[in-house]
Amino acid sequence: MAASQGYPLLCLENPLLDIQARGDAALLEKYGLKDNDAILAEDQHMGLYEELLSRDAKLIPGGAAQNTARGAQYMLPDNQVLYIGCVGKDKYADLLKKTCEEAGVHTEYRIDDAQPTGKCGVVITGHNRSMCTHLAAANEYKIEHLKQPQIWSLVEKAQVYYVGGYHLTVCVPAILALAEEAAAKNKVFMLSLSAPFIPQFFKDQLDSVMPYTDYTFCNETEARAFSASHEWGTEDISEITKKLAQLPKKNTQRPRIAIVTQGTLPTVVGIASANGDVQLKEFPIREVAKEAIEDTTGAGDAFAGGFCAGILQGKSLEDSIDMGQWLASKSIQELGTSFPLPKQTY
Ligand code: 26A
Repeated sequence: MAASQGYPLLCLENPLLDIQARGDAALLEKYGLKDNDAILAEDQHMGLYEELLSRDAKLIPGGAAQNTARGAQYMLPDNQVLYIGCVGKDKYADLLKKTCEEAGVHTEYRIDDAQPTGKCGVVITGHNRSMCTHLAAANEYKIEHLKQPQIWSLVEKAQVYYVGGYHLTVCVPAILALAEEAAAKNKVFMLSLSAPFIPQFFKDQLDSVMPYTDYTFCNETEARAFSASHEWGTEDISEITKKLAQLPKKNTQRPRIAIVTQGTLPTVVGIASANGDVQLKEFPIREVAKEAIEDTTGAGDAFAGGFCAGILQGKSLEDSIDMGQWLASKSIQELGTSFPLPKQTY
């Protein structure tokens, strides 16, 4: 076991089980869901999970950053990735742990006695997916868990931190503890914006973490939601990418790099320099034939995983982006955020 040396990449977020089935406009309407979105479940959504199960739903290990952790490990030598989050005491938790173990990802879950493992209802209509998450145990992550000596020593041994923005609804103190550790020791801190509702409804939490981010990931709708909630008055992706890169930064030894994916359109990257200028670059995606696409859920998580693997191995920004594009192209040819087995090499 590599525990004594620790794990160079540490990912933190919400471990979830995805309950995924095909739906239609009527099902979306019944639960007030948009065809392509990610939201937190409210009382009126609680029937969705049973309804999906009655439609022959697939149970797929998910949770955005847990997908990223498995993705990064897929492209790395053994024992490089640690994932932290909170689960319940149930068979779904066992399934999540087993999936991580099979992927070579080490887990340090906080186990909540009262709440069940969180779940994400995924309604597939065509190439769209609507996600509705009941966090349950995932909402019970506590900073005290992270600060336990045996866990904190793993935190100190990590070199790169990747936090899913969805965790901003759960435990900001834990995110900030990782962020401070990274900034104090000039290690790398990465954050994904995760969904439009994060910049929209968790703006203050997000703004408290943004100054620590060395790499900020989002897609085009999240970028526009960030722009709107910060009253930037623009929907232009290049301009928003530039402004994201220019936001104030805690660790001035590293420039901020903002990475905006846009589905099949090129990925836009903004690289800030010390004098405030931003260099913008575009990177084409790796195209997958329409017939070969199985499920695009988690394409962004896979992209981030491949990218993290590149950065961890000291690859250039360009190469790391291409590793992300490669892993995303593999993931969308599988169900859920999964990767081809036997392993394919980049
Ligand atoms: C707090 N919320 C809403 C969430 C999520 C989430 N992961 C963490 N927190 N809502 C959806 N997901 C995950 O996103 C993946 C696809 O990108 C789903 O579990 C799915 O695996």
